Amino acid sequence: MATKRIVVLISGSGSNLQALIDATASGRIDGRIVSVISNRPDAFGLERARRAGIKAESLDHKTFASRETFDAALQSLIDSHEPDLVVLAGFMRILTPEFVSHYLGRMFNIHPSLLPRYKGLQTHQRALDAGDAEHGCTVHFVTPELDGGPLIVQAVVPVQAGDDANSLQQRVHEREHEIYPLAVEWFCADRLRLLPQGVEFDGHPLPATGHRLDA
Ligand code: NHR
Ligand code: GAR
Repeated sequence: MATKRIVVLISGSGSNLQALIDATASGRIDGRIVSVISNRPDAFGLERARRAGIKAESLDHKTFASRETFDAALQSLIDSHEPDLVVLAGFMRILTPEFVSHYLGRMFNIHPSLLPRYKGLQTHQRALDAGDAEHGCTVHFVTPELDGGPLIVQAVVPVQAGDDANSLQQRVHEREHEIYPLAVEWFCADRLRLLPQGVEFDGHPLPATGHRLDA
């Protein structure tokens, strides 16, 4: 079992990237982040990568005529690094079915809700508006259906009296930094596989909610 090659895609602050950098540096993840790629040239996450001695690259989606041409360029850049795993860590561009199919079974996303609830954006406000008692975050395999791929692990965050979208987002973020390194650790130890019927963990099927870490 060789050390896995990981490419991380970001659009912003990169705090999830930082959690992954820390977990590879400590040896907990048997993987090496070979490149960090941002669609926004000014993303702070690129600075985090440079500070850790990791290659930092940007591919500005605004300089492409279409989603298809952007995704094709992104795919060639990623593939030049020969990754075993592609990690979306706050990457904010919807990806074409062609791109997603190319990485099927080797691309993860982290989403700030207890999927299948609240696919898409503004998840914290939507959970509050619905009066939910519980919110959280989910790591899933990426499939062409937006935020619809098979779940790997979720962490539950109780909604507290007086929460607004900001306070809730902060507590969800802390748990993202716990479950993303965990999911990547499992993948790099060859413990996770995407099969046509769902996710397999240590040779056994995972339930549809993935692993669920309570509050
Ligand atoms: N692509 C596919 N095909 N499948 C998924 O599951 C994906 C994906 C691309 C990104 C992350 C996702 C999330 O976790 C993700 C999962 C961006 C948008 C969005 O509407 C929605 C969901 C996600 C990421 N983006 C706008 C767009 O037009 C741009 C918004 C912006 O730039 O701020 O691409 O939530
Ligand atoms: C995270 O909360 C992640 O779940 C969310 O963006 C944030 C990125 O934070 N992702 C999405 O909303 C995807 N559409 P980070 O840059 O500090 O890791």
